[in-house]
Amino acid sequence: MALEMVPMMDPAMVPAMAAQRPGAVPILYSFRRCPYAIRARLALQVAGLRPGLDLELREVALRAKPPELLRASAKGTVPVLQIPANSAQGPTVLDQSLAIMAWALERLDPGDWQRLGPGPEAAEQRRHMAALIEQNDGPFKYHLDRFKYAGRYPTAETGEHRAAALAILRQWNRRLEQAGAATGEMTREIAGAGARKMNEEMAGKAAGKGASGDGAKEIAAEMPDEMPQEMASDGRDCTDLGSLRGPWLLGERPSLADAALLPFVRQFRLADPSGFDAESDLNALQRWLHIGMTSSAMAAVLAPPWGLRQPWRSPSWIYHLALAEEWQAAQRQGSYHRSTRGLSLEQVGFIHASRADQLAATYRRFYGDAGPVTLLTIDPQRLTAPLRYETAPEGKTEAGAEGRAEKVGDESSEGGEKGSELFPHIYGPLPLEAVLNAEPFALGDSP
Ligand SMILES: N[C@@H](CCC(=O)N[C@@H](CS)C(=O)NCC(=O)O)C(=O)O
Repeated sequence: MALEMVPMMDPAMVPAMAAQRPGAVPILYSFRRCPYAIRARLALQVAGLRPGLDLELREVALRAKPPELLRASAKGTVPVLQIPANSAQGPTVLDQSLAIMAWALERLDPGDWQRLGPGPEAAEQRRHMAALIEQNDGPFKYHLDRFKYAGRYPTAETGEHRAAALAILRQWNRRLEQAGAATGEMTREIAGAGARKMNEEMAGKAAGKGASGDGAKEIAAEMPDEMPQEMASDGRDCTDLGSLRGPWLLGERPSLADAALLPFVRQFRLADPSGFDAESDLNALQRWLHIGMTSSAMAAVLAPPWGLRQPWRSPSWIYHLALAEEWQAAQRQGSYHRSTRGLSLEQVGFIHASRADQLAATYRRFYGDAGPVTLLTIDPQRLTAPLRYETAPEGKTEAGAEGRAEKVGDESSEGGEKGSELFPHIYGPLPLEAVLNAEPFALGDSP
């Protein structure tokens, strides 16, 4: 067994993968459901940037932020756009969603979302946009959080915060009504129950299910998540929110303000969909939300490849595939003692693990027929036992299980010597504190 000892507390020594590709494309750290990240992705999408091609998208689990994100921006929020040294402006980190939107739209703003034109009218529109975004990011978000995440704010009066957020939504509703009246659109429908009926019809049509009532709106608002392929590939222009008619917050054309606010109003609705839908004085806003959420641009950024389901796997961490029931037992017992499928730590002497880039092969080889498998993301710095990078033991499989006796090392094809591939081995129990994340494993888009 070839040995390579890795001092536990020095992640720089971890054989790596850890280095970022030099001269690479910008990296976007994102979280699929985060409203700030959604607005940033919207602007990047309309500016024509494609994840996987023009930028690298790294989906983040907020409970396990990768060290690469924290090194780029210590405040640890998403979205973060890390622009590489080879770009015109040199290495830069943008860690505010609005800054990312501005960066994207500076490159390309096909719908003139920023209203950059000269003259007093454009200047007035820019002032309105700034005020709307400020109101959203300030008071509206404040009340939204205290209504939506009541558990995090035990002393907050949920009802009062909902009412305060609704008061702001009514202002935006009035703005949309005025915009509709000014553009001659929607006036009659908005004034009555017509808008509601239209919403339901649109929801039914778009969902292709003839749905109606509140259930239909639920489907409609979530449709981009549920039916991403249809929405994103229906041939509509994915660079705008405005392929369906407004009114929008600034009039007949969508703007930065619509893109910046929509994900937050979506969150408000999702906290209590039937309550939001029952607000009879929010018809214009309900319609605006529906149109925004069913637009192709929004569908595109909520679906893969923008809206990844699986967190990015940092090369700074190591990974272990556990049988779901064995992980559940470990949680009850306080630490994890399995080496691999069918073998205990005591039998083998260490716990098998994989680097991010080894995970899919390990799964295919040893766990494909295992039933529910839980992926443990492990922070090597939190281990209490030594971690060593070693080849698979002689005559054993990497996963160690008898009866599947084929060395994982033997399949290393990327210029590696047969059997020379190094795997992380943990020489002692795995403390629960070292497990940053435990999630059902699916091959998905694993390498
Ligand atoms: N002002 C920031 C706010 C970003 C923000 O708060 N994002 C949330 C997720 S929606 C976050 O990352 N929170 C950190 C955490 O929950 O640990 C921006 O506009 O980008």
